[in-house]
Amino acid sequence: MLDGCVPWPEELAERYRAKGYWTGEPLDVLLQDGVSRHAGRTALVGADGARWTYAELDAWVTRLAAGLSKLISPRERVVVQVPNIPEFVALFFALLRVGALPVLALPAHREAEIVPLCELSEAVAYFIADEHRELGLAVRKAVPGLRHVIVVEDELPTADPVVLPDPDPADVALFLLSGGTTGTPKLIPRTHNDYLYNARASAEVAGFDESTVYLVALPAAHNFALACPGLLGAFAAGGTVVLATDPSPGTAFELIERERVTVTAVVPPVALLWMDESEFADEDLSSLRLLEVGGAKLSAEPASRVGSTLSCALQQVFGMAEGLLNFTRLDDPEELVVTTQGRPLCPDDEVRVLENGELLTRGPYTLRGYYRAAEHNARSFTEDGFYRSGDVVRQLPSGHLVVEGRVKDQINRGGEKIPAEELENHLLAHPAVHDAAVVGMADEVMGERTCAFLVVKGPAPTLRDVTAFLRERGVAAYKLPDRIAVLEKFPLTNVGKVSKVELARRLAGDAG
Ligand code: OOB
Repeated sequence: MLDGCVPWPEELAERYRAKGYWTGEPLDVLLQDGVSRHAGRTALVGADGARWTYAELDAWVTRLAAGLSKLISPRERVVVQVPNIPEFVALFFALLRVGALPVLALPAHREAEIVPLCELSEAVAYFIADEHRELGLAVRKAVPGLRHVIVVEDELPTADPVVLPDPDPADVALFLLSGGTTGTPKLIPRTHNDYLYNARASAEVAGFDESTVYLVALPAAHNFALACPGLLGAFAAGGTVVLATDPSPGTAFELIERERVTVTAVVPPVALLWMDESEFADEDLSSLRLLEVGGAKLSAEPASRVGSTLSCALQQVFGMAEGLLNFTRLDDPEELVVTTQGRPLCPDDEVRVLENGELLTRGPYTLRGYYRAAEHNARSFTEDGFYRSGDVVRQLPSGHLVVEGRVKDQINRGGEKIPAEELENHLLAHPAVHDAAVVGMADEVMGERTCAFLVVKGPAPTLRDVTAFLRERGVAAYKLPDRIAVLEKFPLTNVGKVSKVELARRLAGDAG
């Protein structure tokens, strides 16, 4: 395995192979199988209506891989920050064929996220879209190791097909970003074996088949939309992938009608908005059979209204880029679909719930360690290799999990994850800030919003000052605080640490 990654112990690897979870194929087999089984079916549709059959997509990927193989060698890392455009899909598969390892950044990320990612991964290339040209220049300047910054709409190299070496299926295929809790980004190595299982098994529990038309409404680079089952699951089933530039009802409803979309995945605030808007929408949404909701907790009340407002089934998904996925099943009783976040995907997902409710897990598609993070790994994993998710759950006798909270220092703002320590470090760099503590505040739509408690030196900055400062530092917009609250001093715990529990209590008091 790539240096800096932690392999599964041989005894478990043997079990995962024996049970057929790990098939020893490269992840790219999803596209290759698509070509051999349904070459003429539509694989991909862009938001503007451009279309590719499986054969056409494969031809594009083949020429692109040939071109890229002249620039990038197997196992070199490349940062990919491309929105939901057809180039994302072609580039993703082409990189797999080259054996280069994509590090999937989100379109919302800025210098403050991208530069550390490039450094940690020792990226040799950075792929961006036209909209990120300026960011591309800034990153190139800050990261001397980058050999190429490539704008995918007009600079993707192609060449006549060449024979490329097969990757080792036990090795890393790509890196996902962790939501994170610390001041520095964490990379999640996903192997060919584990991610292929992830996509195929997810496609099965979501009932994907050749008639599936999957709308990519969330960023394609996010695990949920990529492989849970996401676009890779749709390809695995021989279905069609439709790309939406954003999940707004205006964009998504039109695509659902135009392409007769059957399934999509969204975060709870988007589900709420769709339910509200569907009442007034002129578009025909009747093709939609399944709405998958995850990334943050969907409350039982809105969950119970999905069927009546959108005339489709609901599937709750509680997943993490680190691995473990939980799905409510299509034949689960209504009660479980509405009130739980699903049960583990794989019979060999091992779930351990500690006394305080903390969820620990290991299994055939859950990482054994973050990339190049030995010290952090010692805290994030047990001796016997269980990942400490930081989520607090209750498990029902049926195996279904109810997410009740978390013990990790992270804010979940409508599915977007904000590592508290990272934001605190940025705040501490402000000349008027003496100390900072970031806490989530309950919000009906977003689940949580972000409050930055500050102890200041001199005159207190306003929220506008603070957000302008953070933008200037290149912090992604979704990480900006929604509110600041200035205190004389922070409440402390018995051991003298800032008491975020007490800070959260004060916010709850404020709310009424
Ligand atoms: C998904 O992945 P990440 O890596 O962005 O975030 C993982 C974390 C989980 O540890 C949990 O704290 C939270 O997001 N979460 C949920 C949830 N789904 C994720 N909390 C409550 N209810 C849910 N349904 O968010 C992700 C990855 C794959 C599929 C779906 C979501």
